[in-house]
Amino acid sequence: MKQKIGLLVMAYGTPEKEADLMPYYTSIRRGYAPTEEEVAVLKRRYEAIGGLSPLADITRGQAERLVKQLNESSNDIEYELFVGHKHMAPFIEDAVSSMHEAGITEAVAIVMAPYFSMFATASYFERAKRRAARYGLMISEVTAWNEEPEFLAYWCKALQETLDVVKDKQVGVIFTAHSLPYHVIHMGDTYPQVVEATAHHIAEQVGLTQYSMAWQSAGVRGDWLTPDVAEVTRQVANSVEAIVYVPIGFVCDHLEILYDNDIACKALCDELQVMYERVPMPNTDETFVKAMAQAVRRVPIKDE
Ligand code: FEC
Repeated sequence: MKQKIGLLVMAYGTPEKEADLMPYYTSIRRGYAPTEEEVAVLKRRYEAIGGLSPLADITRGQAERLVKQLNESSNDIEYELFVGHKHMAPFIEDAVSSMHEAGITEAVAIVMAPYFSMFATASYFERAKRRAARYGLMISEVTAWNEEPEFLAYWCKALQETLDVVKDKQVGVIFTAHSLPYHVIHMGDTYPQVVEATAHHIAEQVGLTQYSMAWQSAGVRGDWLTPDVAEVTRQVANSVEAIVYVPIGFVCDHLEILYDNDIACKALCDELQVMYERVPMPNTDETFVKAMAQAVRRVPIKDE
């Protein structure tokens, strides 16, 4: 009989209706409610991308393909899928409780964010493990999966295909990832270095001699990791006809891509009179899902 293992897929989460905006934003702010005005600004950003973010549906699609790939390739393990969000129900804790109710005693957890970060990914695992401790449920983690060959293969191919679209133009390439507050960086988070190393690797594979790295989607309060994408866009635009954005920090289409890149960066490119191009996000791409599956398989499972 196959050994049953829980597969805990954790992702950011997104509001499902207008009434979710306040609790969602309050969760992002670690329990401190935003002002009505801040919520109104956020609402306008969601409206600009069509009202809701596709994030929840895409996360579900990614998770379902992941568990399918894992189960099709394993003779001795059967993974059972549970999805939990950081900022929206079902929360990470709900998913762990559901695993326990389903009789799961051992699970592998993966975050839909590929780079290890004390601030970002580690907090998902902490929450999962804290709830799992109640039940004596053992959770092993995929700490990071940005070095999986299929992860790099996806971005190299997608970037090359986008460069082919603008091959007649002088092009600037900007790799982007979510910014982090500076106080987190000062605590020693290695996230900026690993993201930059990944950008370097992809650029080298694609044969780029020049590219830039920028941090996007910084919050409205405090100091954030720089250079910001708008600043880099202004610099790069001085010497090119088109800019290709490569958001390697994210795994799918959501607010930060559809608004911060496709609306905000595009508007800046229009103002600076350069063409805007963005590499397609991985979403449920098979090669990309393979990267996650490979990372899950690398996690040792205790024999029964
Ligand atoms: O599509 C959607 O509905 C959700 C898209 C979304 C993703 C995402 C990923 C990350 N965030 C990270 C850090 C922060 C920090 C703050 C912050 C604020 C927001 C707000 C929204 C939002 N984030 Fe997010 N993030 C997404 C959405 N994020 C909405 C609130 C409005 C705003 O400030 O822009 C600032 C908190 C504060 O103000 O105190 C910090 C990191 C990631 C990537 C890793 C991960 O996915 O966990 C890091 C997707």
